[in-house]
Parts: sequence; C-alpha cells; structure tokens
Amino acid sequence: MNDAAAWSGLEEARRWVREATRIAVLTGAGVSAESGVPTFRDAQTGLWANFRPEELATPEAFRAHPQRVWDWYAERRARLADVQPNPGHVALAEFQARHPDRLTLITQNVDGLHQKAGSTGVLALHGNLFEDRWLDPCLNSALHGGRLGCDPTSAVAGSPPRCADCGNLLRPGVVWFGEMLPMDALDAAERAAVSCELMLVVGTSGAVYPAAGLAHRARRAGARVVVLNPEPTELDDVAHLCLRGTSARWLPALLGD
Ligand code: BJW
Repeated sequence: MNDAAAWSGLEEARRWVREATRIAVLTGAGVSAESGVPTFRDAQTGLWANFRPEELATPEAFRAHPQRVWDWYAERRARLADVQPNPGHVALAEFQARHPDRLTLITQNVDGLHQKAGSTGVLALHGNLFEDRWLDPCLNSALHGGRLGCDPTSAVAGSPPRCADCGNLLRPGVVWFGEMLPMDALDAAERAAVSCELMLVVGTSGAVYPAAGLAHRARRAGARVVVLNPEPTELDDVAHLCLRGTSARWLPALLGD
C-alpha cells in the first residue's frame, strides 16, 4: 500500500471512529511489540527456539515437563517486569478517558500493558502472566467441603513451586490451548462484539479462537470491522478495511482528536 492509499484508509477509519457510539477493540501481541515484547509466534528464540507455542502453552506440556514450561514463563515474567506501555496502549487509554462508555477493550495479551497505560475494564481473555494458581483443584479444599484451600502464597519455592502440604504445583494464571477462557470476560466480550458499530482488530494474527471469532461475530451483527496490522492476518477477509501499519504509530493517528 502506498502512502496516499494508506492515508485515505486512515481518514475513512477516523470517520468511522467519530460516527460509532460503541467501539470494541480486540488486541493481540502486536500492540506490545513496540514496547519490546516479542509477539507470541516470534517469541521462540534462544533457549526456546526448538519448541512451538503449542508445545509449551498447554496443560499437557506443563504436566509432562513442568520445569521446562515454568522456566519459560519465569523468563518471560522477568523480561516483562520493567516493560512500559507504548503510544498505542496510551492512545487507547486516552480515548477511553475522553469518551467514557464508548470503547470496550478486549485483549488476548497477558502482559498487563493496557492496564499499566490506564485502560479500565480490560477484558483479558487469556489471563494474566503475573498471577499464579494451583494446577489442580486443592485436595485439602475438597477434604474440607471446599472451605479450606492451600494458600498459593505459601508454596515452597521451586521450579515450579509446590505445596508442602498436598504436593500440588503452581502454574501461571494464563489460558492454555484446550482450556476454557474466563467465562465472565468472554461473555462481556461477546456482548461487546455483537453490540458495537465498529470493531478494531489490532496486532493479532487472528489464528486463535474463540478470540478471533469475535471479529466474525461483530461483522455478522452489522459492525464495521477494521484490521490494523503491518502484515496480512487471518481476519483480513472479515474486515471492511485493512490498515497496514504498526499500532504505536497508527493508533494515536486513528484515535486522536
Ligand atoms: C504488529 C506489530 C506492531 C507485529 N503493531 N501489529 C475454532 C477453530 C479452530 C480451533 C479452535 C476453535 N476453537 C478453539 C480452538 C482451539 C484453540 C485454537 O484456537 N487453536 C488454534 C491454534 C487453531 N483454542 C483454544 O484452545 C482456546 N480454548 C478454547 O477454545 O476452549 C474451549 C474448549 C476447551 C476444551 C475443549 C474444547 C474447547 C484457548 C486459547 C488459549 C490461547 N493461549 C495463548 C497462550 C497464553 C499464555 C501465554 O502467553 O503463554 O494465548 S496462545 C497465544 O496466541 C496467546 C495469544 O494471546 C494468542 C493469540 O496470539 P496473537 O496475539 O494473535 O499473537 P501472534 O504472535 O499470533 O500475532 C502477532 C501479530 O502482531 C501478527 O499478526 C503481527 O503481524 C502483528 N504485529 N508487530 C501491530 N508493531
């Protein structure tokens, strides 16, 4: 796309933003790329170069190789600890602050950068990288009628940490392949998708469901759909308009006054 074509696409998308009373934004790893966070499918570097995401981000992988998977997440947590939101995250948060109740932010990201930028009510479909939870339902909780679970903060350090009492393992509080998404976040995201007039699909390959299905649902319900991504995506065919650019550069232009 040449600059003139890109510019006219941006102008049209800006008009759609102005016209929409309800906007849903679905983000993926690409929005954090310009903060220095590798996208999910680019993240297999160095030590992890020999593993595909599907071989690490599953409950089966964790059960088979708990130390390998825990160490992968520990390394990602360490890398992300000091990472800051970029102008794309900030543009979304500022738009939401200027237009309360117009924008619902749905993210597949687990890095917390939207929240760090000041976005509120973020629907985090794939959980939170910095939270831990038990791998299995707590045995002690079952013994005591669900009242007394072991406390995750009391886990004995290790890779992964484990419960000294019942042997349960800690795992990261993210959603792995084959696992259900948090129902409250998914329900709210589906409501936003079918009731919005404009959906912006930003920085995602559109390869992972049910998140990617939200764009199809929005389109079927009559919303305009805009994909913003420097590369082609699996959702381009669903979109009325594809903007080929990076989110840190284009979101401020799209959402600014
Ligand atoms: C830029 C940029 C810049 C670069 N600016 N952009 C229907 C059809 C087919 C399959 C399924 C289906 N329904 C369910 C499935 C199965 C499965 C699935 O989708 N598989 C596919 C691989 C086909 N889904 C699931 O298992 C989900 N659960 C589920 O469906 O439960 C119901 C159920 C349960 C039990 C039985 C049966 C049904 C769960 C999915 C969980 C995904 N989890 C992960 C890991 C999270 C934890 C972690 O981080 O480790 O979530 S996988 C990974 O992919 C991560 C991401 O959130 C997700 C999406 O990736 P994303 O964000 O799109 O990143 P990339 O890397 O793919 O793309 C980055 C993009 O950025 C690229 O396009 C770049 O061009 C772009 N970019 N720089 C803007 N500067």
